[in-house]
Amino acid sequence: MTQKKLLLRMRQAVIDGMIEDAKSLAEEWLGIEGSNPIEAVEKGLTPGINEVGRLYEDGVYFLPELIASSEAMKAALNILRPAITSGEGPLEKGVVLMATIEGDIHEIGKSIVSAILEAHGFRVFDLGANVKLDTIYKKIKTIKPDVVGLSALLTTTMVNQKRAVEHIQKEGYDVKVIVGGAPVTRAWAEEIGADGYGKDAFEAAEIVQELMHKKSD
Ligand code: B12
Repeated sequence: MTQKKLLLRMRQAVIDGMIEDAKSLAEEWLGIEGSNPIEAVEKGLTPGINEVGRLYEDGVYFLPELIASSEAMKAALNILRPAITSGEGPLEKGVVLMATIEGDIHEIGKSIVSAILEAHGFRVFDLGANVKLDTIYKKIKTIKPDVVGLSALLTTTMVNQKRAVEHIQKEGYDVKVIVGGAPVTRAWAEEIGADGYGKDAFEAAEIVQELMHKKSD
């Protein structure tokens, strides 16, 4: 199968919530010599989940379809992720703590950001989704990351990004905070005093690199 066709089939497997298909297509992609796993995420899986979002908004899909599609996307991501990470180890450029904020179970975007940051040579501690603010603070103290990335997909949970930024500033932790997620904007990031915002995983990597440069200046 051509790469273009594989990408289209990956997109469709996510739309149809076909977990096994999504997994085997991801494996097939990795089997192609010289294939780029990031391209599969960007051009296969992500357009699929975006279409699912549209179908949900239009009332064509309901929660069960949304869950099936998410599971298919996650299963394929799990296969691609080890190939995305650079494994640079000692050359790591900095440490990033990633979490989807308390009250919010959306984890796909956050996991993509984690994978892309790893691909750029950062060491990432991914705490998962619906992470309690207290857990984030405790991990900041023990792991001492350079940057904390907080994801929110619900307008109702964005406020927890604000709480986290306020607390981190009040306690004076030596860490930069970046925020993202579909409803999050640059204006929101500025309003709450975050150090950075990224509209997607690639912008996230850019902003983390910039913040690391500022830190070492
Ligand atoms: C998949 C999905 C789900 C899955 C999540 C599975 C999982 N384990 O992650 C399931 C089915 C579980 C789900 C549940 C719910 N969902 Co939902 N879900 C979605 C959907 C369709 C796609 C989200 C997604 O994965 N997108 C793909 C990824 C790649 O994009 P992304 O997350 O935006 O991430 C990118 C960027 O934002 C950025 N980014 C993300 N995080 C970060 C962090 C940092 C630091 C940076 C820099 C960048 C960054 O980079 C990422 C990669 O490029 C969206 C629709 C949409 N249009 O977003 C609705 C959506 C987010 N869900 C919604 C809702 C309402 C819910 C529920 C409340 C539904 C319900 N009634 O129960 C529950 C949530 C319960 C809870 N407490 O959290 C609404 C939110 C509305 C709002 N604005 O508040 C949306 C917008 C759908 C809609 N139109 O109504 N959902």
